[in-house]
Amino acid sequence: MSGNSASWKDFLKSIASFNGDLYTLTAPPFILSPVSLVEYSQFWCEHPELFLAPNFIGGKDAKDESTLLERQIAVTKWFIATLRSQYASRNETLGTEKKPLNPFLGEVFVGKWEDSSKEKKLGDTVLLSEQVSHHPPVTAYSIINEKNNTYLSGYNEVKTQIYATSLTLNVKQYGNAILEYRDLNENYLVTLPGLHIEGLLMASPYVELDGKSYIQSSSGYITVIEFSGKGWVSGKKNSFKAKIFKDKKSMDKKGTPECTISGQWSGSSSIYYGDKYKKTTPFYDAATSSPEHLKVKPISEQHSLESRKAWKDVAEAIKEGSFEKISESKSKLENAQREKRKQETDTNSPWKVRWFKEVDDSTIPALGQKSDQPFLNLCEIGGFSKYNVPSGTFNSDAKSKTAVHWRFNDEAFKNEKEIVI
Ligand code: 0T9
Repeated sequence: MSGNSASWKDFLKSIASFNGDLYTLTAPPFILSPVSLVEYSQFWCEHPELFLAPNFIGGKDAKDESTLLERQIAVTKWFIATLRSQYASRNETLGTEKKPLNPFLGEVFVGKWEDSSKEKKLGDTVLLSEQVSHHPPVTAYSIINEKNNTYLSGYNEVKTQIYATSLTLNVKQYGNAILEYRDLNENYLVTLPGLHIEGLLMASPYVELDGKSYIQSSSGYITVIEFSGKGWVSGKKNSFKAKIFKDKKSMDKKGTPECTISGQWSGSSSIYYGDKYKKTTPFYDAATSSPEHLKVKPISEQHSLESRKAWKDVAEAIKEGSFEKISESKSKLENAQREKRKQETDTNSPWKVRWFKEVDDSTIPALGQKSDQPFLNLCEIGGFSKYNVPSGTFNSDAKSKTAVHWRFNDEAFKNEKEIVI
């Protein structure tokens, strides 16, 4: 495919010298995904039964150590299980990582996972995902299960850097996710790992995770997950090692963890307790546990702000691989957006974000005080920075001065009349 490789070369050149917004680069059709980044929030819940599992461990009021540890392990399993969909699904279904469509301001993606079990103890789980900023791109989301009073909300924002010598794209994630089990009175801060894109030179990009993710529970328990790839310790791609500690202090002392889980997040992993590595048992197998995709309304029933409806023509053009059709349909959408922003400026009526609000945490809580905000409380417990720094940064190395985060606005969603879920 010489046509492809020629334009790929030009694309690499523009990547190597890019400054600023990666999403604005024009890429050859074969590397474009017909899916908007606003859809990626769905990957948090393709295993609803794991997402809800902690609700069914011990009684609602159980707070004994073994119950708390079991719930921490369950949350860790859910998180590990999200990774294959989040970071490997494009490779598995499309052959390589692909460049997602850059969502427009106000674009939404909604759907639900229906409880198909016989017992019906899970209930339905709803996804709300909304593009809350276009420059820089920021997606906020909330995943809601009313029956079990379980909520996940967070936002994504990335900063990228290109290593020109190796042509590796280095990606840092900002933002964070908060998981709340309101009936249990328990919540968890999930920090997002760094990643890099390899294989650019060969026109077959793929994601490799690096660095760490933490899961800090309000119970004190903390999981630290370390990611490594092909060239590292185990030598296998998509490797991780997770350690669960009783609290941040025990983690810092580097003592024996409560348990250790290791393996591949795109494959299988195993667990052992304390130092009993001879008693290792299977933990999770991504290969035998297929993802449950959410249900989305047919395009004909969608609102014009809904992602698949808005991008329909562009997505079709990408599937056809027609460069002309892609740029024509994309320009149409982008020009309409530009015109909209201009009108808003002219009439002094800025766009209103639908289901989320920006909250400034810089002055709360007052020094030494406990907060009733899950995020701030969890930052306090785990010693994490509340500022706008790469996800999972500890207090001591915070450099940013702003602490502005996107939070779910329950009220706004309750009053929603236009978008049908
Ligand atoms: C949040 C996830 C994030 C979004 C994507 C870096 C990336 C955009 C952000 C971090 C999700 O929960 C998890 C998965 C994959 C991440 C994307 C992978 C990727 O390549 C893109 C970037 C912007 C590109 O499209 C780079 C250009 C392209 C040629 C590489 C295929």
